[in-house]
Amino acid sequence: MKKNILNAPFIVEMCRATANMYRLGWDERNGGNISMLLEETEVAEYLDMNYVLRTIPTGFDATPLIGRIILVTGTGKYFKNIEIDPENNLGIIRIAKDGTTAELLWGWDDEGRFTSELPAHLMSHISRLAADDKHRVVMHSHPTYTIAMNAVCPIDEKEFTHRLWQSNTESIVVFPDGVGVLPCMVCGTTAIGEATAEKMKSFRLVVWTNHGIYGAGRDMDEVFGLIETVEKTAQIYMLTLGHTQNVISDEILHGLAERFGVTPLEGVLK
Ligand code: 2HA
Ligand code: ZN
Repeated sequence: MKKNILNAPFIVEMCRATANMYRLGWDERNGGNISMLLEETEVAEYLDMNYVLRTIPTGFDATPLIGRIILVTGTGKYFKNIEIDPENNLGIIRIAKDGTTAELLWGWDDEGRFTSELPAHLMSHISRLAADDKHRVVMHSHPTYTIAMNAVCPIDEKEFTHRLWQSNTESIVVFPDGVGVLPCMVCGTTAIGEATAEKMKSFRLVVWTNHGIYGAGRDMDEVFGLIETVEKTAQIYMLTLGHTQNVISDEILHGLAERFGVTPLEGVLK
């Protein structure tokens, strides 16, 4: 007898995260998407792993993820609605042996499909798994102040990282590895997926200019916390822009890094 998947920790976690993000104003309408790698053993408690509801071509090659099981938000679905109807708004897919087909194991019971940003998600998972074998979650969101700050800063990831670190002492501690920045690109494409994944080889955070942010990490809390800290800092930056009297000096930033045992991204501090 399989257990009820609506009580599975990974579904509950996804519902809570997306509801929080919606209420924070980060994910208007169908904005944002999340994907989480699942272990076969944890999913098998709830689903018959041999039963594929349907197959959906992905349109790109994700060979390194063959056989991996992924919980992911659906295209056109609203974060606002996930909590009240997970089975319609989420899906669990497994990457088939050809590397280019998703086998639907659960969800999208209205014939829906995975997020349009699947290339960026899967390619980012590949990059992050190479950097950290405990990596599991990729989160994309449209937090307001992050987008605003990005619009008033040069497209220069070291400069952007420095301004974040200078505005809030938490920032260098939470993301010493910095924030990557991509120029404005057409979203939903394999090209933006490849560009994001390239940044994800060294960053856990990547800003998409005039669009939003990607975060990656070992669990939902880590990734949520990363994006939350960037957004909070961007809010401080925007609220003080043009009036700033005190920014955190490089000397203090070096001191914070030493105190908290983190290594700041090379080339940002003097
Ligand atoms: O699907 O956020 O980037 C909604 C998006 C696309
Ligand atoms: Zn988006």
